Amino acid sequence: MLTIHCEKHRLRNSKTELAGGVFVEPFERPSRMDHITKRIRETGLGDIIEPQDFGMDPILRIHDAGFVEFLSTIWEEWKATDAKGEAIACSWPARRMVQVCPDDILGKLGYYCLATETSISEGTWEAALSSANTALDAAGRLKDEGSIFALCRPPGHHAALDMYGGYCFLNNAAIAAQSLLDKGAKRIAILDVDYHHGNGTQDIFYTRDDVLFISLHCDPNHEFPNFLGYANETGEGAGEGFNLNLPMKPGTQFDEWRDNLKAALDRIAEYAPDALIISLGVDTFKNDPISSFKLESDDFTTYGADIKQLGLPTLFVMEGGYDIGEIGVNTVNVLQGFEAG
Ligand code: OKP
Ligand code: ZN
Repeated sequence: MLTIHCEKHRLRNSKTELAGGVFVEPFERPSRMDHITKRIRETGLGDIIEPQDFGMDPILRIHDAGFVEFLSTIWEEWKATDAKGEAIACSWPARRMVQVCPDDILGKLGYYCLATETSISEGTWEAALSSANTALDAAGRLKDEGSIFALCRPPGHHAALDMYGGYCFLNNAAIAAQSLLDKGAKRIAILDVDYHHGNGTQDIFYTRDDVLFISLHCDPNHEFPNFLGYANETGEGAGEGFNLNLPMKPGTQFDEWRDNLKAALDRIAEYAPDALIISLGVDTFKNDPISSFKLESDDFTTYGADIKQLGLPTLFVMEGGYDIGEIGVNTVNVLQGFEAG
């Protein structure tokens, strides 16, 4: 399987994540990618190539123009202040407050941010752009390749129409889905297997029936992103019935997770999409430092083969996974399981 990957991901190298009331080294760090590319080479999965630059148009098909302008300029603006650290939102347009973007820099940060653990640092925009280009390049090659891996970083599935957070800035999977539709596909399914609910992807496609969104994740009543991802969110208007959330309790094991995957695959088969996008987070692994599911490394191979049974053109887009030691094995196991399946 061919991998698309951009070295510019390294420009996202934030020093601060707010966790447990203190700043820690972010879990979402550049070395995650080194472990995955090393494993791709070790196993001979296939070539790794750099993406082309697709400009702003395909990004503006998904994200709000004011949000994109904010992301692309906020670091320069922040640097010009006397702030000592990275740019972190502190206040939000919460319930019964005004939903308008202020001129004040902290006001802008709060307006466009959905979770305060994610700091904006030097190079964040350039890296986010390279991650979107990685997904777009892979999408463009999907027809020829049959299956392909977009090794995206930073991840994207928490990024909504006009919000960043949860380590995500641009929604790579959504941008790729829209590019496939714009090139003639009629229906795209996005299956999100990351441990966390893909709130951004759900938000973007919630009222549409040309993208079926299904997410397997830890119950938001107990886990980030907390405020979206419940089973009763089924879509709205034309999108009614085209959003499926399959939340599972903290500590879920593979047999139960796989039952939910089967339900997801049945729904995708019924939808009969032109292509399938997998939002591939491997933070369902038993040793993941911020997650609670109990998947073993072999389980990733098993479910890769399960996905293959759909017989669809399949674009894998990297999302989360924070156990640095096994992230390469677990990620490549899914891709190899798919190829062998
Ligand atoms: C990104 B992806 C941590 C609370 C916030 C954010 C998790 C983002 C996960 N102290 N956690 O879905 O893997
Ligand atoms: Zn995750």
